[in-house]
Amino acid sequence: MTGKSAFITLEGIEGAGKSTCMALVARLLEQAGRPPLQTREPGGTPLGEALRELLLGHRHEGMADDTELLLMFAARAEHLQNRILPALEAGRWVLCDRFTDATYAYQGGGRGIDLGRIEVLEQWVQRGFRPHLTLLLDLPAEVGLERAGRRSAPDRFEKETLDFFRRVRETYLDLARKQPERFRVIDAALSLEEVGTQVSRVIRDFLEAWS
Ligand code: Z5A
Repeated sequence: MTGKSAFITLEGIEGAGKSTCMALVARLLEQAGRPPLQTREPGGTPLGEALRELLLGHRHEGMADDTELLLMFAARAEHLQNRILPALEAGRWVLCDRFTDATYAYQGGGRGIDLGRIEVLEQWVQRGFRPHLTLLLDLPAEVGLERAGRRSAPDRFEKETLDFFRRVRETYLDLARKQPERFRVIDAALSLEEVGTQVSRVIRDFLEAWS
């Protein structure tokens, strides 16, 4: 590994603690002299945020699965070209709340879209580009939903069934098993403090290996 910039993503089912961990990772990177660009998917650009509203809101409840998939990749193409790649090329680290693994997990595992079709779109939009490090915050679907349920009104995904989120979790874990060089699985069912300790260790190790 060289001293170049890195693209780090956070993944997990709903309520896994991504937002909570994002703040910690950003702080650790800042302390290491690499203040990251913080962004999210779907979203991260004006067009991406407009697509996010369409995807998460309730105006289009009957949205076809393929439409949802294509809109996720449309938002991603915009995000990559106009925000992520320019930042990386300028030497800035990028920290992103969800990326393409979420598409495999939600549209593939959750909705049942063939993973091969998602791979075609990934290749088409990303041309081989992938995160350098992905933290998968893993926990049972029941626990994630219970945590998320304490918050505001559910979006279009949050209204899905427990079985849906179980399939999402399993797909994430399969991805992590197949790409161990990129994924670090965090036991997110533990206390905030214990999760923080695991995340800090992963980031410290990555920083050491990367520079
Ligand atoms: N989506 C998709 O389908 N396909 C795609 O390609 C992409 C996305 C990119 C929006 O994502 C939706 O888009 C998402 C998948 C879909 N839908 N779902 N579900 P999002 O990331 O914006 O939304 P989210 O998954 O619902 O994230 P979230 O609600 O912000 O959850 P979180 O960030 O993982 O959790 P949190 O806010 O940090 O924590 C939740 C609560 O638990 C909070 O009160 C915390 O204080 C508490 N918490 C966190 N950690 C702990 C621990 N360790 N112990 C106790 N309590 C804790």
